[in-house]
Amino acid sequence: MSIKPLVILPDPVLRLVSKPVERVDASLRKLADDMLDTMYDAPGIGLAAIQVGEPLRMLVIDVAKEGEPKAPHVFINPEIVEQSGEASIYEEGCLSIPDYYAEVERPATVRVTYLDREGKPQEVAAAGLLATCLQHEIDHLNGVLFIDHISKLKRDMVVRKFRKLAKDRPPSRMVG
Ligand code: GNR
Ligand code: NI
Repeated sequence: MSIKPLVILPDPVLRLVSKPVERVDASLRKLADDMLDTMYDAPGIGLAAIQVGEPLRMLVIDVAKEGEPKAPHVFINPEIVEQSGEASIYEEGCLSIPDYYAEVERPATVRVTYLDREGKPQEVAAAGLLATCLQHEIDHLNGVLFIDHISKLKRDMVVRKFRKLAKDRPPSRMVG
């Protein structure tokens, strides 16, 4: 079990487009387990590999409610193959943008294909919070953040605030 440091806005790593996973092996499963540990510790309901600095197309989700048994899920190379015309609005947050929340409108339901932690192809039809969370995480794989779905005015305010915070904070990852 290991908890990894989270990549925080405005780290440019969050804007990378993650690469498809080529082999589902023991080291990838170890990364998935570390991501789940990191997500539960935060706590959060989802986490993309890029949020722990790994530009790979893998994400973990657990949308079980408090008091329900844990329901960890690993999605490798996920793809949205169908989405509803109907939209729904959720208040979203992001572990890479701590303590900021905003309403985001997204398709209400999605169908997603992916590989599970054994490398076996799977498909899920998601609605509600799972649909929102899957779309939020798949956005991360493409370098997209939930603040990209809000007004430019609000986004600029958030980015400016986090730029200032980053200046007062020692970098968790040394560059160069
Ligand atoms: O923990 C999280 N909660 C959340 C709430 C509403 C919509 C999306 C999310 S995902 C977020 C964790 C995170 O940053 N995943 O990338
Ligand atoms: Ni996020």
